Amino acid sequence: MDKKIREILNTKWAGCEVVYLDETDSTNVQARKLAEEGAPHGTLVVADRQHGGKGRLGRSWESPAGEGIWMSLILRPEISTLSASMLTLVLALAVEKGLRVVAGVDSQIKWPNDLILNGRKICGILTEMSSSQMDIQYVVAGIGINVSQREFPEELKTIASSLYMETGELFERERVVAAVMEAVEQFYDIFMATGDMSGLIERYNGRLVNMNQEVCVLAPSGEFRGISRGITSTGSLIVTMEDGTEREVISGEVSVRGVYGYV
Ligand code: BT5
Repeated sequence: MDKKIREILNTKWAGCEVVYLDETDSTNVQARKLAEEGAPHGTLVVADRQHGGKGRLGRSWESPAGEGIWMSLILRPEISTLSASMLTLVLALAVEKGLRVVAGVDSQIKWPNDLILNGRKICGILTEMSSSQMDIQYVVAGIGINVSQREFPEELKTIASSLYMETGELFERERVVAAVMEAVEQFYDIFMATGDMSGLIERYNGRLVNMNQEVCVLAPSGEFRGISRGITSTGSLIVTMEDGTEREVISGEVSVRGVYGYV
């Protein structure tokens, strides 16, 4: 990754400091270390390659050299720990906008943390928090965007894709990072004004990939099916069950799948 992100960034705080790493285990791990040492709100850690890229729930994230954006943003929001999971949704909106601005694509969001282009995952988000009692010390928002891969390992072939594979074009990663950071500021401000998703619900639901479709919710307590109806102001997903009752699914230990496949 070229060190010109700072030069093209047009933001007040997002990316105020950019730490570049050629290779690291995980930018989330490195960002946590920096946050513990007092790195300010808006510090961005970017790596060219991760050898221990992390997904949610102990899963791994494929992060080959030079082919994607592997970055983590340190946030220090003054909100309750209960609201922190909504930041994942705010970040998803920011990536969606950044990709539209730079690559001209209409990606969609798979609640809570995936971006989908033509039915395949092109971005995943992993938000981790450090807190004491009800106060957030910091949040590390990890974002992985597949940019120029031409193929994926066998086990990811049917679910993953890159901007290049979907558009046939190669995009400069620095431009994508800058556009995403600009959108982060825009949506973060809207989020912080109310401390919840109320100012962003319409936008989010308008981009939800499985809105009004049947989904399968995989929760630690078991699996169930229903129709996805969009998010609430607290970021939960509303699912209508067969008997007409509604369930609010809280993000965290939950994955949502299409009934016939990943989306
Ligand atoms: C995620 O988890 O989607 C969160 C991914 C976050 C990655 C970023 S990169 C920068 C920062 N540093 C890190 O260490 N992590 C963050 P989850 O919803 O659990 O999805 C993980 C699953 O996605 C895996 O089990 C695979 O099936 C699939 N997967 C792995 N690598 C992928 C890739 N490059 N593109 C698309 N899908 C992938």
